[in-house]
Amino acid sequence: MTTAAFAASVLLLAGCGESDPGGAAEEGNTADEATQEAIDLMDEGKVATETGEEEVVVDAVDNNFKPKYIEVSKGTAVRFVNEGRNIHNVLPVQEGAFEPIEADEFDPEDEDVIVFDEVGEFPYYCSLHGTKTKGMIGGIRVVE
Ligand SMILES: [Cu+2]
Repeated sequence: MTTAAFAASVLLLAGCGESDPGGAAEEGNTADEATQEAIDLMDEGKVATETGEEEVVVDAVDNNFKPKYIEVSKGTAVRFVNEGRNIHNVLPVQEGAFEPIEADEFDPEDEDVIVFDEVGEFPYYCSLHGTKTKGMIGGIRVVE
């Protein structure tokens, strides 16, 4: 019984992971525009400098990320902590740019770490309280 239940849950998990429709590439233009717009917003905004740290914390509150924009060094672990009363998520604006934090693993007081190993600009958003460029949005700028 236990073994069967375990096997079933593994199958469920495997099924979840393969939910990528695979057709996203054909809508590349739209995605790129949103990404560029989100990066522009970050460039125009106030970016907190947190370079030289091994780990940096970003709080998800209701309904903002604090700090909204940060600049970190390559290889920094960014710890997202849900300090709000609501469920949130952390999704990259550019799909696949980093591993998303899904809502079902980001209840109040939950936390998750994403390591940013590549230089670049990584805007993200909470799809429950925002869009790719409005509302509950944030961004990580990774420098050498
Ligand atoms: Cu949210």
